[in-house]
Amino acid sequence: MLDRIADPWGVRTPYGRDEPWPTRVDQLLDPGLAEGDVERWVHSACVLCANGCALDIAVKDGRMVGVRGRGADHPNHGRLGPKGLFGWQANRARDRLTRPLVRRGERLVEADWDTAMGAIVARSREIRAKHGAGAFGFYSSGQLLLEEYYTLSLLARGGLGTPHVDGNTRLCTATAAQSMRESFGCDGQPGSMSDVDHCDTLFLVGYNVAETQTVFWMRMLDRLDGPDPPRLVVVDPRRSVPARRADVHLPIKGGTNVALLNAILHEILRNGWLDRAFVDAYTIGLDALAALVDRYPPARAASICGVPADRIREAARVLGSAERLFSACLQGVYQSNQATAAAVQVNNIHLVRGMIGRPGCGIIQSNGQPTSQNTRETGCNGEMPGFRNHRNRRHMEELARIWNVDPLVIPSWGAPTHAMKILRYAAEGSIKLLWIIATNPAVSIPELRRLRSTLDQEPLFVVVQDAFLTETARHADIVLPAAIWGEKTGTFTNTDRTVHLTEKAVEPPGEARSDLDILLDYARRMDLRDKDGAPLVKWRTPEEAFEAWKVCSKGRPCDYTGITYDRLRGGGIQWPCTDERPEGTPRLYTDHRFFSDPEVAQDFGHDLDTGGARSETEFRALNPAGRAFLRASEYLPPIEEADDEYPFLLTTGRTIYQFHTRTKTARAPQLQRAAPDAWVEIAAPDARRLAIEEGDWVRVESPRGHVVVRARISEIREGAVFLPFHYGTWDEDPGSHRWPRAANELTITAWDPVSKQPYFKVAKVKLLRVAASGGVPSPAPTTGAAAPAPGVVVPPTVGGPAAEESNPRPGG
Ligand SMILES: Nc1nc2c(c(=O)[nH]1)N[C@H]1C(S)=C(S)[C@@H](COP(=O)(O)OP(=O)(O)OC[C@H]3O[C@@H](n4cnc5c(=O)[nH]c(N)nc54)[C@H](O)[C@@H]3O)O[C@H]1N2
Ligand SMILES: Nc1nc2c(c(=O)[nH]1)N[C@H]1C(S)=C(S)[C@@H](COP(=O)(O)OP(=O)(O)OC[C@H]3O[C@@H](n4cnc5c(=O)[nH]c(N)nc54)[C@H](O)[C@@H]3O)O[C@H]1N2
Ligand code: SF4
Ligand SMILES: [Mo]
Repeated sequence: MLDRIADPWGVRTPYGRDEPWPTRVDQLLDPGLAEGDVERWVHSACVLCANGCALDIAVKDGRMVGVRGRGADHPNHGRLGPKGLFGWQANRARDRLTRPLVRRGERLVEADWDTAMGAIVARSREIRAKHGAGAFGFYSSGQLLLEEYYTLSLLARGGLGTPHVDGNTRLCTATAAQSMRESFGCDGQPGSMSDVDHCDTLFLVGYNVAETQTVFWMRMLDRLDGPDPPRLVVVDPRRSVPARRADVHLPIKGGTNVALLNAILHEILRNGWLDRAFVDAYTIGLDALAALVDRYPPARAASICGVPADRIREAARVLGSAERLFSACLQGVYQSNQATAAAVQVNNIHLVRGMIGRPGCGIIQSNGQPTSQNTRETGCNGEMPGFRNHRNRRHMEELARIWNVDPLVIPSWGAPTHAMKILRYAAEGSIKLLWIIATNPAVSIPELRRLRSTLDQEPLFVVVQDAFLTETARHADIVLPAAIWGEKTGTFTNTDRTVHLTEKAVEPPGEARSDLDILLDYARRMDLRDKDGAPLVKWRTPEEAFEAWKVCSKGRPCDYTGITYDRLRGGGIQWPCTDERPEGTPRLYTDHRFFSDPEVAQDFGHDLDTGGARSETEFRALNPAGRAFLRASEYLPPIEEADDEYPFLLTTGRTIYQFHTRTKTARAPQLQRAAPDAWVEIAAPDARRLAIEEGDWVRVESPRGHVVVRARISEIREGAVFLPFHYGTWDEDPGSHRWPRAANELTITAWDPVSKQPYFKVAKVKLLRVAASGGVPSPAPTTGAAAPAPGVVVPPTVGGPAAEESNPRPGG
């Protein structure tokens, strides 16, 4: 028996290059239950990150009683991380929403569905008649199911006809998608997670994979512990667990990724480590890239990034001599300065080295949320369904044909509105109905004070659809109780395009309904019709919705036509999956033909510095003809840097045990105990200077707000501090006077010019010690990047008996 809180990654199963990753089946059942007590195992996959670990849900007496990884499935080969093992307990929480709530003055009171839906529909009809489609805003998620998104996309874009449809994926993977459009012409991960089995070099940029995709890290660890291990290069201002294992760790100053990556490209080109034949045949733009990176010798980048020039050279040598390079980025790129430009430089490294479309040569511009890929595919994330290009008239006509609506109904005259703009329109009053589904912006959006005042705008009608009474729901006019994972059926797609089916295991609590049923009900009550007067939404069940989506995806890069629910019952399938490729597609671009043909491309590209869009004519003039784009970008400093008044650079992010705003993980006792409250990570030399000791209460203040949390003296880079963003107010004891602790009180309302993803990773702050620790250490876990610096003694994070995994069976 293993304590999977104290040891999140579990026992090692080392393997060598080109060998299969051994199976290890992780399982957790309620204490006292044996496998024989389980009545049914229901087919599913984990929805607590984009790894998409395949699992079965154990059911007894109509209740979930545990989970078990599926050994045959490609993302996890049976393994589960701490969130996967323990997180499902949230479904059984006693404080689930079970009935709709409607606002009566200051209070939200229970109502029946007819009353709640009736109120939404009455308000919608009035707004539609008076103000038109542009007065509706939909802000959804990366956590619904494909069928739900597709229904939302149709009813909002094809039915009401509003351009204001986006998701929290704007905060999450907007840059991942945008960087792939800029480099390859379309969204879609080139690589596969199985590239880790074949690579000789791993490059992780701004990606704390050990804590955020724990099972993917298990795969990397098993290679690192096996024969012929890959070399590992990590770029992260914190000494994360991957950084501790790295051959080269570059603890760069936050916000300087582009300078560093330009220097790495400088070294690769100058030393002739490029694949000239590949570059000539399959890419365009080398000359401009070479001319630009020529101005970034390592010494220059060293002074910008605050790391030694020799270490940059060493990293470049490792990447430049790799024969099979696997790279992955995440929020340290996408939420940091020059997000798209930086992500694109990682694509460039692969393109100049000809390392794409072969086993071991993969790029994953990672997804974070479990279903963020589907938001993007179906057009709920400020994009058009099927990766269609809103500026390509033929694409839009085709979509109108599929939906059987007048092409003029689908708003394609401009770029779909991005989330931060939707919120601005809501604040300014032009959006009058804001429907928030499966996201908790009152904790997760930058600069919370501003967000709260938006939600409380008098004329704005706010609908919140969630499983819990979140911080956001408390500001709503109507709250709709949602059935969640395990209580509904549908599909979702992980970070390497693997599509999974998740089946309903148990009934939702009380009157909670699936998001699909809620959206179908709304479309019916609004009497949304197609151009022939038939009901607009022509499906009733998840499987019918999936079949309709297949029609929409046909012929596009994300072609699902070869997939059926029945086939998915045999395990996940990577899209595209068609009659010609019935087994799915592990890697894109095996023929080195990219999606840059103007008739195929999802996007015509942008200026990476200003975000200015290229016209179709400009795009055609480049004559890309299936070649990939090498895009160059100068380093530009972040909009906010440390100064005399605010001498520290704040970055924010995650810990292994909590998921986002903790609506699920805080309701799993083992996870909540492991990381019960917020903290701030401070480098030992900075702490000494400010006379701050472990556990002391520190006020962290930016020009926008402040928090007061306990200090963890960690190995973060000097001058930088880190706050986890998980901690809002919903579980604070109202009687106890607490200080503010949400990281987003401090962050900036500003975003990447190209992807429009907010900058959660750079804000200037000052620190002030406000109270002594009283001998109590900070609540930060000791297992990940928040581990105490050498010499700082704190009790280790452990789980105890209830956090033990039953039956870990290597090879089982
Ligand atoms: N346990 C857990 N796992 C999760 C989630 C969760 O909430 N909890 N959420 C899921 C989701 S939706 C997402 S998006 C992913 C996010 O997964 P990650 O991106 O891995 O997580 P973060 O902690 O946001 O940021 C990663 C790292 O970026 C570094 N960083 C900050 N600024 C910079 C910079 O300028 N440059 C570089 N190179 N690095 C920088 C930080 O030090 C941090 O270690 O995790 C997914 N998995
Ligand atoms: N400072 C800072 N802020 C950040 C980040 C950061 O790194 N730093 N990261 C950003 C990123 S990458 C992300 S992804 C966001 C995440 O931010 P949020 O999306 O706000 O986070 P969650 O807590 O996952 O919110 C999801 C909500 O959906 C509900 N829910 C779950 N399943 C279902 C369902 O099936 N149906 C319905 N209707 N509801 C459901 C949950 O109860 C929860 O309230 O935060 C962003 N904010
Ligand atoms: S790695 Fe992600 S998908 Fe897998 S068990 Fe952990 S949270 Fe779930
Ligand atoms: Mo995310």
